[in-house]
Amino acid sequence: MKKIYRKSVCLAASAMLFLSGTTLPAQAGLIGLYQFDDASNLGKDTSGNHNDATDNGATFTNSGYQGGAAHFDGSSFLSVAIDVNPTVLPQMTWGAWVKPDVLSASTVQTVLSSDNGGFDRTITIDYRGGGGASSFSAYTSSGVWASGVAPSTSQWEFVAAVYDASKVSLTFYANGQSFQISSSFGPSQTFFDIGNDPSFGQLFLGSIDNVFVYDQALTASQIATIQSNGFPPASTVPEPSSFALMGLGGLGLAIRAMKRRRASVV
Ligand SMILES: [Ca+2]
Repeated sequence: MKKIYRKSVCLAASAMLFLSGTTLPAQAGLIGLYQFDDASNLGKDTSGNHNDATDNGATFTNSGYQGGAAHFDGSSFLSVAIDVNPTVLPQMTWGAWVKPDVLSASTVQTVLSSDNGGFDRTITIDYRGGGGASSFSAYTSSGVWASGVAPSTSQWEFVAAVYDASKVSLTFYANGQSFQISSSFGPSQTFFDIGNDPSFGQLFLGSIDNVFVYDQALTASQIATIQSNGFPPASTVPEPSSFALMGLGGLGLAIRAMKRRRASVV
């Protein structure tokens, strides 16, 4: 009887750990998520990894793609202490929904950038690269590559870049289209900025929402799922740490129950 009870307690504890363990990998790839839904903490990382962004003047707007968004006035930006160097993250994915306030034939508006001057991992709205004025673009380590897909000032557009150092490639997604680009990146900054190129400024003017960073090269279908679903409100996304605590809490309760049971049997 004692044996059976102990076994069931162990099974329950294992199940709790198993559940927390199976939840973690699904979130583990997401190393930063900026949903900009909390006006009092604009740079909050809702991925559960506590990689909060430092806000340098960006403001909250409640007209986001989902909930709120960060608004940039052409001199403000957010900075994130995630090292996206290819040596640290050979496989990486990042992206966002963007809605510029203005489009200009002769300016660069940086969406995401770790550039230290070598055309490092960066997404821009750019007039360079042969895509015509104001094209969703990416840096390739040797220059600017333009998708030719034009952003909109009246609706949110989805943009993402998937980097895979082992394939010497970059897959670029802009508003439902995808492009394969050859690229091999050298060292960059050990952080990245939202709405700013750390080396050249080229600041963003408009709104950005749901900035996401994964430490893996997402597939086309995973990108399509993100584009279709966005991200649920932060309050409904359990943090990986919460799940781990739930598992540990459950284990603690199980051990206490086992001890209590043992005491009553003796
Ligand atoms: Ca949002």
